[in-house]
Amino acid sequence: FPLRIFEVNFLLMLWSYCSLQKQGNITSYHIFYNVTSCYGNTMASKLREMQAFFGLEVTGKLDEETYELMQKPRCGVPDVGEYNFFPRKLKWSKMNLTYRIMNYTSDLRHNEVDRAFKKAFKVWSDVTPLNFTRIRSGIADIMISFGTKEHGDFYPFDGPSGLLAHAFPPGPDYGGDAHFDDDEVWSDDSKGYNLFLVAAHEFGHSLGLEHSRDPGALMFPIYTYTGKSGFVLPDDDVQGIQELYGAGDKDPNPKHPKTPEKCDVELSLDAITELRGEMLVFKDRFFWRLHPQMVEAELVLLKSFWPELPNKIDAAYENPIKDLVFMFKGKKVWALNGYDIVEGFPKKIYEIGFPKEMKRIDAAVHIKDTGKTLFFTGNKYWSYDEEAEVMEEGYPRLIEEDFAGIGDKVDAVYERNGYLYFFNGPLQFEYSIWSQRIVRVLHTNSLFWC
Ligand SMILES: [Ca+2]
Ligand SMILES: [Ca+2]
Ligand SMILES: [Ca+2]
Ligand SMILES: [Zn+2]
Ligand SMILES: [Zn+2]
Repeated sequence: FPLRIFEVNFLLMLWSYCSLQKQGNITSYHIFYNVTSCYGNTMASKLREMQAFFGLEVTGKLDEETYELMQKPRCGVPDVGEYNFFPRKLKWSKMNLTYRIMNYTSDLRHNEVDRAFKKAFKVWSDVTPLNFTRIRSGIADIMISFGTKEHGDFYPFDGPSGLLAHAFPPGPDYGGDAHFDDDEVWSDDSKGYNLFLVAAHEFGHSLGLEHSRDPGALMFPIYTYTGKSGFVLPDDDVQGIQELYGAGDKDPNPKHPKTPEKCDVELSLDAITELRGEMLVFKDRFFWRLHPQMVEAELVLLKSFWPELPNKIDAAYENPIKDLVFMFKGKKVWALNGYDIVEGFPKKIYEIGFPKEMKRIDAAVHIKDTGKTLFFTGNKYWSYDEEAEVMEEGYPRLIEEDFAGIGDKVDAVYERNGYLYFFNGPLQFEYSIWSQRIVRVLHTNSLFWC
């Protein structure tokens, strides 16, 4: 348990927090010397605030979960300090802002760096009346630089990983400036850290946004690579920035993804599976983790667990004997062993016995007692013998004939204690395998005790 690393990070965070608190002035960043008196008796309460911010169990103690969270690559703007002490509604009083790129990282070509920053500003100018103009000399509102360790502002970086970057809220001098840790490997794809994504997040701070608790938001403090397909600013960030600056008149992509609400009465699902005793409930870019002992489901991005997987899946099931989870999207299937994709995957679904022309699977469920896996697609279903690794004879069969009343399609399905739970839009059907009939109809969101 390498506690030391954590303490360094965490004390730095408290340090920033303390200096801001004492100064009561966010635009001058002097070292506050009497650090101990500041954090001495507030350590536990700061931990509590941070745990609450990230939706962890609030213990006020340095437990493993909190520690793991602190180890994730993240933005260096302190969650706790910022969350409580930066005055709200800090914003620029003009719509035309300038930026200047002071230096470059050696990880990318100059034009790649220029392009990443330009694109990151466009994320925000697309949804507001703000305009960003690059200048090549003099003082810009937003001065951008790469640096390592101590780099001139008393908020030192920490070497590879950990803190990736930070930015100051709107104001004179340092205000708006964005600094990137050049001990990271910066990239324009999935390797290391994607400069465009981190810059878009930091410029959100430069414009006055705080961290968001929405795990789908760009302003969520933990970095997740979101994939090669074109980035679209999530709805939570659009709401945030438009609260400060209003809407622009020419949003080229007005479809901003919303983060699903687990208690939405209209909630429908993509897929459900168990994974080593937890239930994973998939919806769009996300899944909820439902631990049997916990009432509160945790929402996380699919990509934060499995960066190689697509952003949305069709179906999933667990084979507990092999300790593997299988996930399906279109004609592909992935086998996962915890965080790892099993070698040889993704495979094509026809390799496990489906007809070549089949485009996708809607839902899948493994039944422990029989060792069979059922696959649902359209109005038919297949049965797969996991031990013999073959599709069973006599399939596909019509869903309506064997599972009467569950509807014309299956979004997702799981098995528990001899019951199958079929999800179809906002409804779930509890189906008794033994008596071969529906015993209850529930709302989909009752999974989450709504
Ligand atoms: Ca500035
Ligand atoms: Ca770092
Ligand atoms: Ca599905
Ligand atoms: Zn941040
Ligand atoms: Zn800095």
